[in-house]
Amino acid sequence: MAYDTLIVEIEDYTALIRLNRPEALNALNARLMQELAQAITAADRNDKIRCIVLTGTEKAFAAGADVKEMAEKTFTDVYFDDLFAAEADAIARCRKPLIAAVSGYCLGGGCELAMMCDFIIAADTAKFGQPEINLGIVAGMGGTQRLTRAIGKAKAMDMNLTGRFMDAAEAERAGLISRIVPAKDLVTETLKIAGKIAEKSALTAMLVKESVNRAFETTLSEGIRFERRMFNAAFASEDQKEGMAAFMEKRQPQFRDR
Ligand code: CO8
Repeated sequence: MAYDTLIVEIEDYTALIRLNRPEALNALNARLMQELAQAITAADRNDKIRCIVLTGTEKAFAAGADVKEMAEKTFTDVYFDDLFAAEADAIARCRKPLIAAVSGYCLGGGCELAMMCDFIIAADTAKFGQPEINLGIVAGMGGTQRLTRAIGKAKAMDMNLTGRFMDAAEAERAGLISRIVPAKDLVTETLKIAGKIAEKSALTAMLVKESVNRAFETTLSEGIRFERRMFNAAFASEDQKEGMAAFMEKRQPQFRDR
């Protein structure tokens, strides 16, 4: 499927989705958000895909929601449209592992989009920020919520109240990202990580994702109970039999996502 604002490539169980509005530093406009929700949903439903990578361009993952498109909107416009809510929900509902590969600016809605992914690999050039306050607005897709859970109240307040940018090293120390790689290797290295995930059973990876995400939604005791149910459920899969047989036979497992 061809998109106006995205480039999608599928290879070896991995879908690579590139945001493609370089002239606007990949600012998230309505078209891009609709296409992105569509592309991620399609990849999620495609049996041949086990991992999805979302990236931008060298200069920007995304510099935020499109200010030019938002500037004239009124409260009633954004309230009745529920701006980007359906698209953000669709992206966050993705059940397969979704990795953000971030180079350059990752600001406002761009940072929120990266945080909707399961983890973030950052180039050494990455800059994260929630500068909405400079525009007289509050973050609207998780910048005060997911960021606070990811890096804690002190840094989330600092980021949202000052609008300052955080470099990759600070983002790694704070726990916002999982790894830093040289900018020139960002996509290759992230695809290697996606390839590692794609060697596993998609079924088991989905159970893992659901279990880790549960940690954000519930109490520890309920989370532990949920994890135990997922652990027990894994024993109903053919892939559990295959994974354990392969270990005992000292060979690589051949998972069939069943
Ligand atoms: N929206 C629209 N256009 C943008 C955006 C943006 N967010 N960011 C950059 N651009 C455009 C610029 O206007 C410029 O276009 P043009 O050449 O036509 O003027 C082009 O991209 C290149 O940008 P710059 O010339 O500014 O490049 P610099 O390298 O000088 O600066 C910066 C880069 C620092 C990233 C700068 O562009 C900037 O500050 N951008 C805006 C960052 C920002 O404020 N982001 C937050 C936006 S608000 C938001 O994301 C709210 C999310 C909530 C949405 C969900 C609702 C529920």
